[in-house]
Amino acid sequence: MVDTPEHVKKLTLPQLQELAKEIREELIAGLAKNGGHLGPNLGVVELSIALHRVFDTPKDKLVWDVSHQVYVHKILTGRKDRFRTIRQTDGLNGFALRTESEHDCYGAGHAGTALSAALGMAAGRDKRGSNENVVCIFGDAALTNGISFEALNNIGHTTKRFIGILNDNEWSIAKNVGAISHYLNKLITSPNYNKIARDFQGFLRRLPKGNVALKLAHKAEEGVKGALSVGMHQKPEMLVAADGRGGFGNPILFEEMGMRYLGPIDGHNLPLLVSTLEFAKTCDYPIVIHILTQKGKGFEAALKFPEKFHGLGPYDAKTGETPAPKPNTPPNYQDVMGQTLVKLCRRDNRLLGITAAMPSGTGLKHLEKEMPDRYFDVGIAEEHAVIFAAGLATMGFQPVVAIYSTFLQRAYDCLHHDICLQDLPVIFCMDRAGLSANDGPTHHGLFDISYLRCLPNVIAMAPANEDEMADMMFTATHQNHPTFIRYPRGAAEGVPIKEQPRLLEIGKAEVVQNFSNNGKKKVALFGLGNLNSMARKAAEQLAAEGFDCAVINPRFTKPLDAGTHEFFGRAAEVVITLEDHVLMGGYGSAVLELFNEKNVTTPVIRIGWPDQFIEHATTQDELRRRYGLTVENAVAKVKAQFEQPARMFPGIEVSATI
Ligand SMILES: Cc1ncc(C[n+]2csc(CCOP(=O)(O)OP(=O)(O)O)c2C)c(N)n1
Repeated sequence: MVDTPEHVKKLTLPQLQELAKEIREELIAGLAKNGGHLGPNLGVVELSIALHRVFDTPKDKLVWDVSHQVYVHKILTGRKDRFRTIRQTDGLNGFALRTESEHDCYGAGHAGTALSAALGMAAGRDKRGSNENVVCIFGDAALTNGISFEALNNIGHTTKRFIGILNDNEWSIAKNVGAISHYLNKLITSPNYNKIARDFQGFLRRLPKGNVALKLAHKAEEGVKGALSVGMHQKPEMLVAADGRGGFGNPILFEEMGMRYLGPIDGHNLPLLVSTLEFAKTCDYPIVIHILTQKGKGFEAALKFPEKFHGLGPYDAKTGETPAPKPNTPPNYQDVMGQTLVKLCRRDNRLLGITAAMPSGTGLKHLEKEMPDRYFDVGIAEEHAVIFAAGLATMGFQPVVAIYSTFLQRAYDCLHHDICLQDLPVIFCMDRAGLSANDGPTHHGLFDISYLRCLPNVIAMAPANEDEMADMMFTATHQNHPTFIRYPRGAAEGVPIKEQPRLLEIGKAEVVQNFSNNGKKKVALFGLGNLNSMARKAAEQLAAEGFDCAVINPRFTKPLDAGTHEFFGRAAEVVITLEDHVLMGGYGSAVLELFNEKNVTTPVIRIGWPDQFIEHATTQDELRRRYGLTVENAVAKVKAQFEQPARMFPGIEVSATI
């Protein structure tokens, strides 16, 4: 299998097709052990080959939206030998990463950024007078995202050379939603693109004889004809009425935004793709090529279950079967969230669920199934999701926005301006708060405590287990303020969930274990959320080594329980805070601020993530070990604190060298 763009350029058409076959086999076999984004990558095999056949990276720029579909691009740009390390510790990242290869011109992991970034590159090229091609590959679901439209609005009057490739497979992670997906369907079924296709056929005919591309072009013409007949095969009910401006299914949107529209074409037809891209290269106007692909192409199981195979763990490379969960595995937090929400919705008509294109990942699929009239999927549109929730709240509803911590970042101004400033009672269930180990820095949810703590009116909580999460959700439904609940990816603690959730007192911590006042040195361990279990284990070890330990479950990062923190802060000789969050501005910082206000001078050790972006790894435990979020490190730090030289002033640490 070839693995450089130069090699791809030397292959004949049959060899290119053979390469596509080999790459598909490698994707299916290579990801079986550890998993990954199999479906999206199987869909772009031919496209990736064609791109590297026609364009010259790193000079030419390929900008992929989300970039979970760059595996083939990685294989073809010198990373074939490391392909099976993808998403593993010290292995290839699962997304495009500028530091990984000069062929990855733009990193991503969040959706909707590619059109803007690519337009910036095109404008930069025009300004500096160079001539590289900028190609932006974006999915149909990227068009549910506001930023994509902000970019489309600008392309026509910003540059004359811009190649957009709309990779339309009709799927987001779940089935794509909304008016745009209907619109794309109209394009697929429209006879009106013939005119444009004819232009393109003209280009093909003008190609010089003897040109290698001509052979491809000949094939391509057949492909075009195939593509033209797509409309004939649609069901009559798809042939819905005109859009009122140019007749039925006119590809008016892109054209009116100042881009030429070409397509739709078969995205698995290699010669057609190659010729179309060659054509695009000659265009002195922005162009969008609409290609139709199949998510999971070449693997039956992935074709059958596109949502499951969008991204998954290990599977059987022959059958696609995934291993059954180990017996007695606790439920995932996301499922507890979804099931609890269904229960709460049954009792409270004001409650509604909102997801931004993540029904499975957030667990909102449970609500979709049980109470579809209370469920909204708004597409990959986090800003809209938040403001939409704000609007619903003004009408007396209490929306629950189920969203990953990292994706809520996209909607920060909406949190500030629409939710908190107006003090609206919207509930945010923030999943993946903590690490998303295989995905890496684009997906770790390590910043939400900091970015929420500074906003007035916020109530922010972190449950220590799934039962407490249900209590927090129930408690949130009784608040008249914005309420945020952060919880991690994956399996919960395995504690039973009460039938009737309990109302928690706002801003009240739980004392899990008090001091025993046995005359030993006192250590207060404040373990937030999922790190409370780490605090408990550290307390056990410290107790075995002769310390008197108290363990507190803070529950709230805002409002902080001032009384409990102050009481244990004063009573202890050393305080340690543990959080699955960056230290900068996080929970431990809040404790330090409180102690400063109250003149509590007890030294505070803070365990959490450092001020840097954390890489990806095979497991979260590996990263925790690497960065010291472990019981052993907590214990060692406490012991080291007691071994420090005497203090000149209480609370002020004196360097040993003075
Ligand atoms: C801002 C943001 N929200 C949600 C996601 C989660 N997400 C990852 S891929 C994806 C669907 C992408 O669909 P599309 O762009 O059509 O590409 P495909 O996977 O179908 O090739 C979603 C919702 C994300 N990455 N970024």
